Amino acid sequence: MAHRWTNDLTPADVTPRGAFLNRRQIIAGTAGLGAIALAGPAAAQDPLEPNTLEEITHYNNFYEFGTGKTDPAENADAMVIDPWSIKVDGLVDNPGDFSLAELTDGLTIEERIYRFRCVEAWSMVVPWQGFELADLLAKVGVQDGARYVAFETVVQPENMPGVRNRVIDFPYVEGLRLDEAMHPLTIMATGLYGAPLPKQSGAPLRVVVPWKYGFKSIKSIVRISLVAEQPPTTWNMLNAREYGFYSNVNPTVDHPRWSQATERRIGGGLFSSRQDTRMFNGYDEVARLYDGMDLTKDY
Ligand SMILES: Nc1nc2c(c(=O)[nH]1)N[C@H]1C(S)=C(S)[C@@H](COP(=O)(O)O)O[C@H]1N2
Ligand SMILES: [Mo]
Repeated sequence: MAHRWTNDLTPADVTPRGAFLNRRQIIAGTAGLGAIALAGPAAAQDPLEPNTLEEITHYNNFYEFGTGKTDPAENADAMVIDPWSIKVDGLVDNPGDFSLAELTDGLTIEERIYRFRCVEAWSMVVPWQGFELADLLAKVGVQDGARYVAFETVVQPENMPGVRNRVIDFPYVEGLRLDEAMHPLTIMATGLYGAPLPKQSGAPLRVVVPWKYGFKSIKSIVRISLVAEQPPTTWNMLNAREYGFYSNVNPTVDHPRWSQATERRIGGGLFSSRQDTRMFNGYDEVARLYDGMDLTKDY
């Protein structure tokens, strides 16, 4: 598949994986570099430096393991991810239950360094590995009449304290319009910092849609359905006024309880300042998907 999309975050922006534990020390030891990054014109708004593996895997939302930010890191180890089976059903030519290896066979895994913006107004930069969802959809064969893709997360009550405590309704479900799902920015992530996805990050397979609020990026997927009607989605069902189906990052549409104009970049030290939130999280190339739509209404 031709990749029309080019990354504005390069591999050179990635903190070497082995260096994450000593990040602050390293930054202190390379004050010149830090100063250059801060002095650059774009840096004040977005330094584009990926968060450390430690940050990415110890500040999480994964309610199946509890609602606290450190609950997933503490509890997700119990999730069984091998064997893993993914059901593909609905309006597809090749429905079935596939192992992860079968599903991903022949697909090109590449690195994508993406900004990630949670609806709670914090953000990170994450170096994912994954494949384009469009390539998977081509492989399973999308039939006429399919207009949305619905996703479902695994439910393992015995291994998931948040499921046992019914902190919200499970399974966690999400969905995308077919053209959003087919956009080359939309990936199925299988890895992080060059290693398989940690469990708290949504192992072994999760969606990453970088221009939408983080809750659209559903984790630990066991079902992918091609459907005709807009599917129900977890946060929209919980509170439709606060969480729309589209949930595109939009600094001009505030959450009813807080502003979305700015965000706090996770990570300490030199880069901890608040920064302006960008329309579509800075991924302007998706704007054409919403031509003619009122994004204050279809939020
Ligand atoms: N199954 C499932 N997927 C989920 C969530 C969840 O609670 N359960 N939380 C969402 C939210 S709100 C965010 S911000 C991201 C967080 O991803 P991260 O923990 O890898 O940063 O996962 C999303 N995917
Ligand atoms: Mo989120």
